[in-house]
Amino acid sequence: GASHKYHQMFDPEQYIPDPEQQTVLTNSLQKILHSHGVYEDDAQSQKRLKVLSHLQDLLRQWTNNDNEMDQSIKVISFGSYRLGVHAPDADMDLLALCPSSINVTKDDFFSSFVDLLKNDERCSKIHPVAKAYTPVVKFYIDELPVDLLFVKLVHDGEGWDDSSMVDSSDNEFQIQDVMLKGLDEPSSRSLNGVRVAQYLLNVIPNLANFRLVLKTVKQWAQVHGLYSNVLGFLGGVNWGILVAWVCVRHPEASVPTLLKLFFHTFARWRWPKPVILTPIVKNPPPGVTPKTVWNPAVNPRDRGQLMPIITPCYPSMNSSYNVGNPQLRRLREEMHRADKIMNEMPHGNADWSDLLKVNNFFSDHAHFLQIRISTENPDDHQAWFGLCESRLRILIAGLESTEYGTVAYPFTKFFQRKMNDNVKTEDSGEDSISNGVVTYSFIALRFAEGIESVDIIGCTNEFTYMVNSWEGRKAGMDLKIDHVLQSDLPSFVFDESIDKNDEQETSKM
Ligand code: 3AT
Ligand code: MN
Ligand code: MN
Repeated sequence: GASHKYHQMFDPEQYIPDPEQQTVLTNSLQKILHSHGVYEDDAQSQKRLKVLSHLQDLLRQWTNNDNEMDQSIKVISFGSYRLGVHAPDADMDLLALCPSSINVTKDDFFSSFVDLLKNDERCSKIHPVAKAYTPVVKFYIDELPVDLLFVKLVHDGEGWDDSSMVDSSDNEFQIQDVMLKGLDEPSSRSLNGVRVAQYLLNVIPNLANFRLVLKTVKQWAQVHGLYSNVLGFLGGVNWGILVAWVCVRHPEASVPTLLKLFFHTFARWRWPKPVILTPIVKNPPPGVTPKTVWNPAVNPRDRGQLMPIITPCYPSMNSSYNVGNPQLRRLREEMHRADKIMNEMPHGNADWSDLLKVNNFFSDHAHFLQIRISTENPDDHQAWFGLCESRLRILIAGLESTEYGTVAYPFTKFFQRKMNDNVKTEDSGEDSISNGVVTYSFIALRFAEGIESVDIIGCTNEFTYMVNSWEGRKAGMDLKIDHVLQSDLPSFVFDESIDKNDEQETSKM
């Protein structure tokens, strides 16, 4: 069709032919990203290094390892911190990689090491999830959020005895295929994050450009309510793979051209055609037990996925299996809009602020579902909010109806308020000295022409019943869903000052 022709006609070399204009645009992009607060300062970077070395100390203490020259557990980072694209409020994703010679097990890690964390005054909110798909201890060191994985190797591979590597963490250290030998599935999954990060760092032709493009895309996605794995949109690793796909194909392209290519390509992508960085390896490395690899021809589970973005290391999997139709529709629409802005950029008819300005999601829609997640005890809020958040995808999917032509437009930003701040929206009987916390989430609804409203009570009641049946629910944990018109939205959703530096906004809780 026409879009296919346009795709063929687009010539990245001709997009911004003047190198000077490329530089000017790249510099102004950097400036506006700084103003969005997506870069951390030196003090914050130092703090992260201190966190790493403290963690290394704790692991040494745990394994009674006093001799700096001995093999010790390595702390290896992955995720956005490893890629160098983390925002100031990003977590640190870390792997504690334990050589076979050290006499501790995964069970010890989740018991005695967790106890050590609990007794450490710099650590707080320790939350071990040993039974997760990828087992993890979530906690804070010096108020910085950490996701810590643990792998005990059976086959060590090389590089452990290099005496130049006695430093705390070591990101030069490469995970090798041989290290997968003898590992159970959760352990090999735990190596995956590091292997993906190390793969990307090895294949990206121009890392500085990759980082700037990815930081821009992540900020664009945040602002437009598209950044979240839990809600069925895309998260850090998904955006990272998409940006890498463009970067490896255009090693010479400037940052503005890469951004144009990014939106151009993925607005038009023929999903569910998968995005694959490197041919999927079906067979394991020599000596490694076969693992389940993403393969829609064989696994029915993989066949229904709408937006496959495949991880590049064995065993490859779809990193975006959570994406549903409403999310895909929103991603596509916003990418088209961004692509149009990018088209205007070379002619000076649009600039970066058009790409990154506060989204008009709320003024664009007439009907919304307002989901109000509240706890009377502020200490309970994170748990209750987390449970509700993890189920919201089910509500989003349930709202869509072909019969009424109802489509849902989910939005990933949450708005957190103290209960007292919202007297207007509270029931009149509210205790005015309550120090409860409320998080608001909004889903816009569009109906087929001629239909002004439809019966969604069945769907919302079912959802409310499901979350209220959670076994961890305590008194004071509540969920309320209302259909509101644009004119009845709380004013804070229109507050332009709300961005990710604002404490009241919790898009990344
Ligand atoms: P943030 O800056 O933290 O938002 P991130 O890329 O660090 O972005 P996460 O902390 O959510 O993202 O995840 C850290 C790593 O964990 C990234 C990836 O290697 C792994 N991971 C997370 N979610 C997935 C997923 N859905 N599929 C595969 N790997 C994942
Ligand atoms: Mn992270
Ligand atoms: Mn994380």
